[in-house]
Amino acid sequence: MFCWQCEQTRNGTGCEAGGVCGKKPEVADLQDLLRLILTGLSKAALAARAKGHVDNEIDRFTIGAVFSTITNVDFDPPRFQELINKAAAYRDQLKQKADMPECDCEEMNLKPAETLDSLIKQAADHSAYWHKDLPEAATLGLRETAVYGLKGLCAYADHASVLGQEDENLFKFVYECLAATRDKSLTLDDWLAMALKVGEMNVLAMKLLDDGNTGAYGHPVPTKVPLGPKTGKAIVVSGHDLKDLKMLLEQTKGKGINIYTHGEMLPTHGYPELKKYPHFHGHFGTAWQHQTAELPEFPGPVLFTTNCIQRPGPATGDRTFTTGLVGWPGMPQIKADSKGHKDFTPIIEKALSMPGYDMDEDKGEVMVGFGHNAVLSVADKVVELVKSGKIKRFILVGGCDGAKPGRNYYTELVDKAPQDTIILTLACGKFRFFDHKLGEFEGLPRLLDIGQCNDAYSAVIIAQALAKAFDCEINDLPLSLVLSWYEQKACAVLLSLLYLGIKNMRLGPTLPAFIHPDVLNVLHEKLNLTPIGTPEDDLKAMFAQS
Ligand code: FSO
Ligand code: SF4
Repeated sequence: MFCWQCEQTRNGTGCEAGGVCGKKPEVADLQDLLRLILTGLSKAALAARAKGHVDNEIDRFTIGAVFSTITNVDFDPPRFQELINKAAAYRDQLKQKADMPECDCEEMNLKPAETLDSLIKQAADHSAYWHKDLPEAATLGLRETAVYGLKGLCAYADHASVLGQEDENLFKFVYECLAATRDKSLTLDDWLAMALKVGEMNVLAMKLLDDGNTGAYGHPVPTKVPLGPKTGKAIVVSGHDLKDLKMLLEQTKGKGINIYTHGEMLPTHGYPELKKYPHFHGHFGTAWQHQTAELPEFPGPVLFTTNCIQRPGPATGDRTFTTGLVGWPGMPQIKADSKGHKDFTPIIEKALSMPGYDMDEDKGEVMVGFGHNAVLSVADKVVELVKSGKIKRFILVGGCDGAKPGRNYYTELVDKAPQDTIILTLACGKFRFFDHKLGEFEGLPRLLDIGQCNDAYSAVIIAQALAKAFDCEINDLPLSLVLSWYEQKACAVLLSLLYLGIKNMRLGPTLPAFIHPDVLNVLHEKLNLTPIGTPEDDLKAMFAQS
């Protein structure tokens, strides 16, 4: 195996004998084989489209299959076997529809081996094929940047699709990008253009998801979320999927079970159609990398709806459930029926058989619900405070948390930011400071939680609306972006921000192993994309811009 797609990659260069995330070599190889066959499927889908044949079932399958290869989503070999077999069957179906001429390229012809053991051997023969097929390191790195951004885009597109939000342009682009990865004639400039196109199309994917979430569950409103438990049986929900949460809330009504969020589910407390359930109680724990230490303390079952899942410890192994694309070997999976309905009875029964909490406890609360609608409803006040010089700067501290050292930077930056600064945040990196008492400034909370990483679109809308109100470009706003990355959704968001021409972003805790230093130099020269420094130096530099 070779995998370097996430920030925690071994030694900052690549995981070779097993992933730091827990990914086994056979899973990495199966993911590579899936990628190879998906490139063939993509060529066939484009040829079929050219003849007017569009199959949305295959389109949905493709984005889901790509999403499955994101860090901390699926670790289960049999599930990859299923995806590989389906991908090959769909590819062959599309080849026939498109009446494609025979070609001797592997991605069009490869037949998956029949048993899982033989498939794993076949996958080993294609292990990291993509890492060996381009001689030029900078071009390879940029192609992989586009591929990892595409994985993030597929995650957003999949979440949106579950809510009925789809766009033909997005499906077609996914096929174009995947098919292009087999074209060795593409140059560094071609891949730079493709990476920025991924960023552009990812804005569309994020918009679809925003429309889906706000359309189904309303616009988030500022909401206090308790961090302490309430007496009663308990289920904790992790991941990013709002539809799963809604179905679980419906099915647990009146059963004496309180529902808690974990990780990236925290901001869901702000959605009117979710917060209306009286048993949707509060939040448990912090960011994903602490799950094995924190979840054993929870006296009820755990439901993972998406990433980031880690190997469950013995204390939680028999009470952890997965649903959707997330998977761990041997862990029970709640599947949707043909209409998308999920029956959560097994997890409800588990909750009823477990002790739950026997007393209420006050552990404080945090505020969520500052999506674009809520923030822009006070835009006039914000503009006035900036124009009068009272608010000096907005700092968006957004992105993922992670286990590697160096992430304290983000905590310190937020704590050391002057009083007249408003901190905007999104994604799981916020758990470094989400419960810090930053107080208010001129009647505005100093810490505004925009939402999940899936809500990065909200940040773009807020920045665009403020720029309009000030009659300036986003780059001229008193706004600094300080990003933390971990997995491939962060790559997609970064590419969107680069596509939008956002300058002066800071990125950490370390830079991606797959981006060649020459490419980083270009990004630094053109857009002043800079690695994070020290909180003190970076704050000084941000305020020098004002
Ligand atoms: Fe975090 Fe994990 Fe939301 Fe990521 S939970 S790290 S960018 O998968 O998805 O922010
Ligand atoms: Fe390593 Fe990250 Fe790949 Fe896991 S996803 S194998 S930690 S680079």
